[in-house]
Amino acid sequence: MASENILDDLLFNEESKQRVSIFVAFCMVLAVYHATVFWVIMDDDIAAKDTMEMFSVSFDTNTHLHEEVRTIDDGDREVLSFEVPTAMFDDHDGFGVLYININYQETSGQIGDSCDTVAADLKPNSVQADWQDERNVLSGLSTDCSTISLALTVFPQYTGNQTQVTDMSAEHWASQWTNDAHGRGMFELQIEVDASQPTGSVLPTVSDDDEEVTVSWEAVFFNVVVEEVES
Ligand SMILES: [Ca+2]
Ligand SMILES: [Ca+2]
Repeated sequence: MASENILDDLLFNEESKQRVSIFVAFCMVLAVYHATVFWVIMDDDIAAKDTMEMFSVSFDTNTHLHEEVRTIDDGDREVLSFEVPTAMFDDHDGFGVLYININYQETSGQIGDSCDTVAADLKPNSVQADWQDERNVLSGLSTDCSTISLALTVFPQYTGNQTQVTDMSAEHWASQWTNDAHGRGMFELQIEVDASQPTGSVLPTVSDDDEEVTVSWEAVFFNVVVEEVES
């Protein structure tokens, strides 16, 4: 039969034997090559997975509040100072952000006396903070008794938001967010009052010559929480 002849030719013809040997050798080389490539790549993937750990970084916050009421004369500029107690630094990993709210009403009691103008200015000084952060609001002005709200990022790049980071270790990321030098010292807030006079007033006894302002300092401290994210 034709198929037997072909088999005979294949097995017993010397030239065919050589060809089969070369073909088998080629197949073996190909198989070894594929196996090697497969395992090398797998190994790399496994190694990469081991070193590229993911962590979530979040913040537990506590706020230290301090309120001060000050009556400022018309045309005067006064400096209010504020320092966070040492215990806050001892009990936390860092001082994240400082908020300041300045409130006032017209307190003269005169009929037809409109709100005064109040200006507030948190002066950059030697206290270590992220004074250049573009999110900062260091000065404000109010003419209608609305609240002036200021904000200063104290710990550089602090937003309070949870983030995900890769690589390194949990200890590394915790140490990135642990520093008690930021925000130590005396903050200085300048406040200026420009009193508006009651409309139509001609009597010298009926005048507005000061304003009472309430300044609320809110120092937001945090403890950093670093947790490994399961992938
Ligand atoms: Ca007034
Ligand atoms: Ca007033």
